[in-house]
Amino acid sequence: MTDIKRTLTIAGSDSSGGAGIQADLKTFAEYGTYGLSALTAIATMDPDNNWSHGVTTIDVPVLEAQLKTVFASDHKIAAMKTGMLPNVAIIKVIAKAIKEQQLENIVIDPVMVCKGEDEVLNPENAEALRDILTPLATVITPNLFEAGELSGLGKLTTLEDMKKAAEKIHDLGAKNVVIKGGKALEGDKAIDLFYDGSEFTVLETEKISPAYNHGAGCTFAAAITAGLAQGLTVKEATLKAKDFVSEAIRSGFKYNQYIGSVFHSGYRLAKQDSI
Ligand code: PXL
Repeated sequence: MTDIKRTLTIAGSDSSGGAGIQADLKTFAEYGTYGLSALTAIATMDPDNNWSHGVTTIDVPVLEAQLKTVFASDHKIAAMKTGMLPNVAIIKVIAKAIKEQQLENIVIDPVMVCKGEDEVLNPENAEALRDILTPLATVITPNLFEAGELSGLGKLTTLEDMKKAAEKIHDLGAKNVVIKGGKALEGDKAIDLFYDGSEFTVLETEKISPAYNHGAGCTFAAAITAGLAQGLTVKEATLKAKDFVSEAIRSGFKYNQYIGSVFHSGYRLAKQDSI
């Protein structure tokens, strides 16, 4: 093995293992890439308080020190993604690193809210994600809520709304837009939308029930990242990532009374079983 592709996640930790860097690193490994990480925050969930989320922010110098370690890798980072970014200072550090290191294959997952929590993590972050990171994105992967915020269109309820939002987000400078509608639209299909600035591709699967899908968004974006690292086009990487995340949801499991998680090895195990 001489050409091991290095993939990087700059994201938060989810101790419950489904989302955040845990999702990213597991997904990177499933794709056969070598995952590196820089932690931005530690998310915790409290079983004594209805699984409410707490976020502890990593100090900027500690993030910078992690990035210094990462970039001391003597091979180029083949692709990277961002996840939970708890404040504007952190967003600025990441934008600077992307430019200085001349990184390519940048997947921005504009995490604004965690499942079950209905407050935007930090409203001024939404603006910084839009103004500072979106223009640097090879691909941006908002969910329905985040696409509504980034585009300024508010609540999106139809495929047509998703298309309008994708165009607006593309206009902000992202080269490609993947809106993770997932199960959030009404109807029996889980619908995501890919837009490259000229053509829409609708990605559709049956909704899976019961959907144990904590971590699905992070896993989808991480799978796109790993696909790009392996040389797939953005569209190819997105289509493969949809299959990957669908299997992860299909093999998802109940974690506890509050959440059910995707299982990041589902795609590989399903393929093995079918041999
Ligand atoms: O799914 C969004 C998300 C991203 N990153 C971290 C999280 C969550 C949701 O729980 O904990 C670290």
